[in-house]
Amino acid sequence: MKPLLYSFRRCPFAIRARMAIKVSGVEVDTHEVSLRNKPQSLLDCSPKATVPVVKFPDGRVIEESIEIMQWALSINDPEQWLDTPDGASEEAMALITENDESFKPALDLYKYSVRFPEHPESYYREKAEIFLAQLDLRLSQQHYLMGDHLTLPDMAIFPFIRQFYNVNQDWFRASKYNDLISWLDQRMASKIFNAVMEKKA
Ligand SMILES: N[C@@H](CCC(=O)N[C@@H](CS)C(=O)NCC(=O)O)C(=O)O
Repeated sequence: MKPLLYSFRRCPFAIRARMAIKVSGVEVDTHEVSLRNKPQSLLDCSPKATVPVVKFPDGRVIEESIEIMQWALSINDPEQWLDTPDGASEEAMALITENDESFKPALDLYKYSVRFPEHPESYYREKAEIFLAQLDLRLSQQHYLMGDHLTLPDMAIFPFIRQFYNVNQDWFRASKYNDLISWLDQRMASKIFNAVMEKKA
């Protein structure tokens, strides 16, 4: 029996988990869930009820997307996503934490700014831009976030930058973040991203 992945197609946390699983070649069965009507089997194994979750036949559960990525890549990491430059693994994890804990909440406010009319959309966008500027600076000096080799932070962070881009594509394309735009375009055009976004019949 294969591990079971609970996923939601558009969720950026689930996208990053699916990309790591895909590159690793580890086989899982995927259960696409409705976030409005989560299956009882998911709630039973993971009461916090977020996706992605991996449930193993022996009952073990992984319920954080980064841990799912690390699990899959620890089995097989053919493109060396886990190989950050010497001494930079803490920096890599700190960048992902900043994405998840600071940028993601700012992104949600920007995305749903009509629900928070006390400020205009641009106010929320500017808060989120702090992280964009930081990524763009890195990418102006090197091809990928951690150097000249694609690693975990590139794949863990890009689904969120794509979400930011999708709020107002024209604004993003006209922005000063040229290196971030090219990096995002490359990731969005990649085989692996498109493979994990395929709609299952
Ligand atoms: N820290 C979690 C966050 C996962 C998360 O928040 N996923 C969202 C979907 S994008 C979710 O399941 N939210 C619960 C809901 O919408 O009910 C992880 O990295 O896996």
